[in-house]
Amino acid sequence: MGSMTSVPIPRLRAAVAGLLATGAALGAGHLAAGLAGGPSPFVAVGGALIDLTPDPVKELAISLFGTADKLALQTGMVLVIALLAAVAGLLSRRRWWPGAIVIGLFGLIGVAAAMSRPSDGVAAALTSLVVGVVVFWLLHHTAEMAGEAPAEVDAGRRRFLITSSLVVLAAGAAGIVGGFLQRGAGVISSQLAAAARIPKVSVPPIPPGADFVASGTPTFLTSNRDFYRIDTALVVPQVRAEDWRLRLHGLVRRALVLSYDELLQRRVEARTITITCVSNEVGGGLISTATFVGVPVRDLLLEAGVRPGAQQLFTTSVDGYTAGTPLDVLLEPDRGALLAVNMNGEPLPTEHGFPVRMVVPGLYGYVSATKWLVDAEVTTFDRQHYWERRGWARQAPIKTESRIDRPRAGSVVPAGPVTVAGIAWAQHTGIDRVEARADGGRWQPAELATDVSRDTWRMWRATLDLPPGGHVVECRATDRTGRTQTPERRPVVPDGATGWHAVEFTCTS
Ligand SMILES: Nc1nc2c(c(=O)[nH]1)N[C@H]1C(S)=C(S)[C@@H](COP(=O)(O)O)O[C@H]1N2
Ligand SMILES: [Mo]
Repeated sequence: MGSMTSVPIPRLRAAVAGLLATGAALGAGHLAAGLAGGPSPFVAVGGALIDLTPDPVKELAISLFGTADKLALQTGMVLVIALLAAVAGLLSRRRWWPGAIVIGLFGLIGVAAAMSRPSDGVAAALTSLVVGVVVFWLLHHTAEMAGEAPAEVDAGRRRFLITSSLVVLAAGAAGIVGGFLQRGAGVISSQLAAAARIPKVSVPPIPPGADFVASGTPTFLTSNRDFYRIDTALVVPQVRAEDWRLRLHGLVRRALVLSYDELLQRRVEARTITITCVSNEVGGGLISTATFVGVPVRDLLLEAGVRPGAQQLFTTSVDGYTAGTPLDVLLEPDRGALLAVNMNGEPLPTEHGFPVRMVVPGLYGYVSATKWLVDAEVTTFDRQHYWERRGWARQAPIKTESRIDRPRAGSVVPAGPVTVAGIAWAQHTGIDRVEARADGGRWQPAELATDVSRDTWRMWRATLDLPPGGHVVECRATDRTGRTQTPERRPVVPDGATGWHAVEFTCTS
């Protein structure tokens, strides 16, 4: 095997060799992924980690870091990898192979993670492994001390400095080029082209008075920038509309394979829909409204011909995420579920599923709103979807809920008439009534904003007369089936939180 040196490599140089070899491996993996497609090994490992993380830990991460949870994961991964890389280098102060074995094992983890992902990143992971081991050998070789004479020490140091600088440059360049190739200028131009290809349909206008922005509610339509985002994707999948295909198959008479243009040859309609995440805590912000344009899911199901015995449409994203939506819901004549291509007048933003996603009024996103949709299988309930396998409910209609947006918790407002305002939602049923009360007193009916549709949220406001001091206001909604929101506090798992939102604030005289 390797040469035995009498003088061990200085610690710093050994650690740097480990770090740089690992950096080169990541850079090469990134470049290979950019050239060959598929996730880079780093992203594959991150994705596998997300899928393997037990639910309570995921929830903890989300509650600690919020939507920065993925950044936190990436930072954590970088720190752990850097630490292990330095250790690999330090293990190799005399011989090159102990560190090379550690780096090789890293590489194998990358290969295993890549194999576990739906899109093929194995070539990139193997490239990463080979480059890591070879660069480590090279750096180790240059780091070895030829002898202890001052001139030899100096020459050795210079040699190592030059080689490591070259490795840094090459790895950095590979990483940047790889990142550029992956982010694909291709997708941006594909979105621009899609804007022209999506048929123009008349968009239902939002009537005046649909929100109470001046009283503190959100705007009726949420801009694409402000629209909440929830998914398991470590990096946003980049799919060009030109490369996209949807397979609709399973328990159907005639399986369909549709390109983007073929999808858009079907009947297209616009619908304004409020979508909500099952992980939305009482009072939370994981709810937004947009006008989506797309092809009715029902039309496609009728075209394919659903066979008897079928129970759900099992949808899969390009990154392997899955959802299961009951067919009886999707086949309702007036449900209005869409394979959406356009959101608020623009092709779907990449974070919201470009080129095609599903949206189903009345069902939480995790069972219905698959982004970067590529596969739809008509099947039975035997197949468990992503969150169902992790203990969440198989079916998840959105619960009737309401939220107070103003006054804000902890705020101080003048005593006297205080306007309390917020939102209420009962998608696909509609809101009939909202009430507010202060300090456990009598419920007072709230004024409702103009009704837009039963598939969207409804803004409300009420004026309560409050004396100076601390107060708690609560709200509750009643939907059009006559059901009033339950006060019972339940957590988001397994099928959505319940309870009345309560906000504490102070009135000054
Ligand atoms: N591919 C994919 N689609 C997905 C998810 C995901 O993790 N991956 N999350 C779902 C969940 S839990 C919700 S609430 C909605 C959120 O959609 P948005 O990010 O556009 O608001 O997307 C759904 N679609
Ligand atoms: Mo969600």
